[in-house]
Amino acid sequence: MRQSRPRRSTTLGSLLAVSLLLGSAAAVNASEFPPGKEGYHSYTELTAEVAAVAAAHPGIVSRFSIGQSYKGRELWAVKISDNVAIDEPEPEVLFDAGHHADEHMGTEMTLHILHWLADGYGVDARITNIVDTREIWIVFLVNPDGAEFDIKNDRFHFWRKNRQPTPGSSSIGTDLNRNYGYRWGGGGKTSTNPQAITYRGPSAFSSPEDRAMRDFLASRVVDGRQQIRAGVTFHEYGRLVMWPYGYTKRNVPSDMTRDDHAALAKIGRHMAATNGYRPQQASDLYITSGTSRDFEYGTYRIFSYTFELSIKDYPDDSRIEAETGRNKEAALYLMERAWCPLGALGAAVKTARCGAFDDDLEVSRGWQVDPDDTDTARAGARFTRSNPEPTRRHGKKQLGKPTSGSRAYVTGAPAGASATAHDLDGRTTIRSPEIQMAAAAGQRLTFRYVFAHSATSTAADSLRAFVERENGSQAEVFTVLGTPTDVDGVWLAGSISLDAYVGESVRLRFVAVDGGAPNLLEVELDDIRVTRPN
Ligand code: 0X9
Ligand code: CA
Ligand code: ZN
Ligand code: CA
Repeated sequence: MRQSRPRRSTTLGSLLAVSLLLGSAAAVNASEFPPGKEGYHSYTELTAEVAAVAAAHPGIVSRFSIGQSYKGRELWAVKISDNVAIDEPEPEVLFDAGHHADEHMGTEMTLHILHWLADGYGVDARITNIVDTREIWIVFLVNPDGAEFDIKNDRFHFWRKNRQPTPGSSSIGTDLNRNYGYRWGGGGKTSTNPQAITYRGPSAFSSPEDRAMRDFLASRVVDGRQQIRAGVTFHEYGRLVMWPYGYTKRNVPSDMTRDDHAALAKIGRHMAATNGYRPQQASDLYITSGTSRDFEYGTYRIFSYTFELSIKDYPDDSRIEAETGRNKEAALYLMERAWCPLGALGAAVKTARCGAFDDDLEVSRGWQVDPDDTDTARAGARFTRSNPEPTRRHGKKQLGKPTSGSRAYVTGAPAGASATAHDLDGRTTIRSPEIQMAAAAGQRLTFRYVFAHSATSTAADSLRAFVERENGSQAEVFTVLGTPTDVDGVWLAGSISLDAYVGESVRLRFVAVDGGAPNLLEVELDDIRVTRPN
């Protein structure tokens, strides 16, 4: 076992305990880094190091495994937070490394983040505050089989992929940064050839390592809402800070909002100003599909960045301290910023979008449709979170463009053969996940809505908003009724004081009704928020 650097508090006792616990093939077949590179952690050393830090800081560091590699190695991870055993409602951040076997600096980077937080807790006020108010997850080495193979027989093998054989071929290895299930199979520097270094795998998530990452990310969806708000996946090399997307050159494609793009770029540029790296959209380097970063943002709207460390592959271990150290400020900044990434856009955006609830309705965030199983609208006419098609009858009725991105709640998204083909008849309801209101006055429910109808509408047609208390009672806080005139679709703004609910846990409900004799009625909702207190 190699001597740890002095600042690391590994004890012989804990190393022994860990190797006894492990008893795995990984420990038996341990390889070492070649001469001049011994400062990097092999899988065995990484395993011992993470265990030792967790043992030394049991109150704030908890070690676990997100699953096993193809060859059965544990994919070690930690959670770092105060009250670490409890899932507290604190913003979460994810750092990971080692998707690519030969990019060893990334794992050293994640170990440094672990040490900064664990060793700085109770010593450094800024770090103490971060640990007390965030939940930080670190996955140190997504591809341990590849990393171990890369140093097999104590020399480098220039290996990138995992070590999973490809069925129906003699090739080994899938590029784990091409195997995620978001836009998997798209173009760019992504190969269908099992021999290629960028082989995407036979199907999305065919690799156990990426499946473990996928399942871990899914496990952080609590009450319908992804808890992880920001993260960095560490790669090597190029000294780059990259934001989504990589699958397209477009800055704001339909699966991104303008606000998100502006904040992603602003935060990325800020981090790059602190580490001296070059900031850019990932596709500015080259187009890829199936990457972890695109998956995390595309699926969950995690503000996910790719950092390319170093200026060359296999830098000497003498570079580890400087290369990781220059990223300390960026890592701390992102953890702080994770409280509300959009707040980077300034005071007005912060008030609007950093309150108790913020949903641009672009991804699933825990709303229930027909929560009481009492709605009467047929399935195709209920609120669905989708991209509406425009309809016209005596002017625009259903509008085809949401106020953010490409999705809204809409009463039947398709246009159909006639304007009434997918309009609302009967009642449809959506109910939000729980919203913990701040204990301060000035919070408002704001949303955008369309309420369009034919001249045969009556006051039996309506869109209503309710606030549901924990005891189940519901208060109507917003009402718009039909009138016997033709009303075209236009996005309007609702804004309602929630001062009556300060400090409470509430849910929002929106109910659209086509009552009386069915007539043409279209309802849309977007950008539903509870603003910050003034
Ligand atoms: O190709 C990759 O997966 C990353 N580079 S590496 O040299 N570490 O292999 C870059 C991913 C960034 N994303 C895009 N360029 N789309
Ligand atoms: Ca905590
Ligand atoms: Zn890489
Ligand atoms: Ca939207």
